[in-house]
Amino acid sequence: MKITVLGCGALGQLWLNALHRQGHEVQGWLRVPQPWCSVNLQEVDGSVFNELLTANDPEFLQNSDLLLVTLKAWQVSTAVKNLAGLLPAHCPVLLIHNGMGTLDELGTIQQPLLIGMTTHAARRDGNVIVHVANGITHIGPANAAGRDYSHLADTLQAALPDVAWHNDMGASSWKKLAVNCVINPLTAVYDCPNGELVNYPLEVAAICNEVAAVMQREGHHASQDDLLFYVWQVVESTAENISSMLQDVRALRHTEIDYINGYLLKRARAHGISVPENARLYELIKRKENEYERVST
Ligand code: KPL
Repeated sequence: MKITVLGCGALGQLWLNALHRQGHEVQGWLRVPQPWCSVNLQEVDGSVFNELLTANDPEFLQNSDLLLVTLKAWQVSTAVKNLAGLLPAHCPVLLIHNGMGTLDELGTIQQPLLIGMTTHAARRDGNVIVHVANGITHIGPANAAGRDYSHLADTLQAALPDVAWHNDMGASSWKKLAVNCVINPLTAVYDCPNGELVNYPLEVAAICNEVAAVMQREGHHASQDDLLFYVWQVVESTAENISSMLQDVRALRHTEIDYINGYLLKRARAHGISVPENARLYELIKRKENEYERVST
């Protein structure tokens, strides 16, 4: 397949490497156009992959069989809208990012649209992307045309396992949102790896309770206990991880808070539900972000 990967950060480089090694023709697409993108990756087993791959070739884009979008949530809609006009109408667009709300921003596009979420962990260490832990990527349709692309799960599974197809991503997206509503802001506030959240059980429980209430109003089956069980499992399995939000805060980068707790606040407001713990954490992260973004402008 011919695959364009939009966004060449940690997750983008992980997929570029995996798809290239599987024999697919790949290119990266960067915001600041350049003919090459450098993939510099240390795999989970310690092996190192270092290569220059094609980037920002419009002809390649026009012939792509898949646009894989690995940008941060806040970059997605503008970037995809900019490229959609150049993509063939039949080329599926797969968005993999934390949080929710990008589909509302994107509106309708003619291409088949899919969403995904992943538990692969990767972080930047200087110029090197370190693939810290293997995980699972769940994908599924986000518009009617996207329903015909279940075979993509097999292609992606062969490159970077595990990949699972879901005909309905609704409930899984919300469960992942719950995980991110808990782990991301709390680790950023307490400046700690995920595993240390065992020291903050009351905050974890309060967030899960609020997310469960909103989920129920959105039509999904959810209880505080189910979410708590799931969130603690992820805390344990990613205990050594530095969450993506803490990585962003440490690097003074814009975070995905608007698409995580911010999205929850929007949906809570729409249903007239109060979510004070999520609101408190949202404000704390926005304050941090504003402090360093004010200094850098
Ligand atoms: O998705 C993650 C993130 O860091 O953004 C979790 C699951 C919290 C793992 O760190």
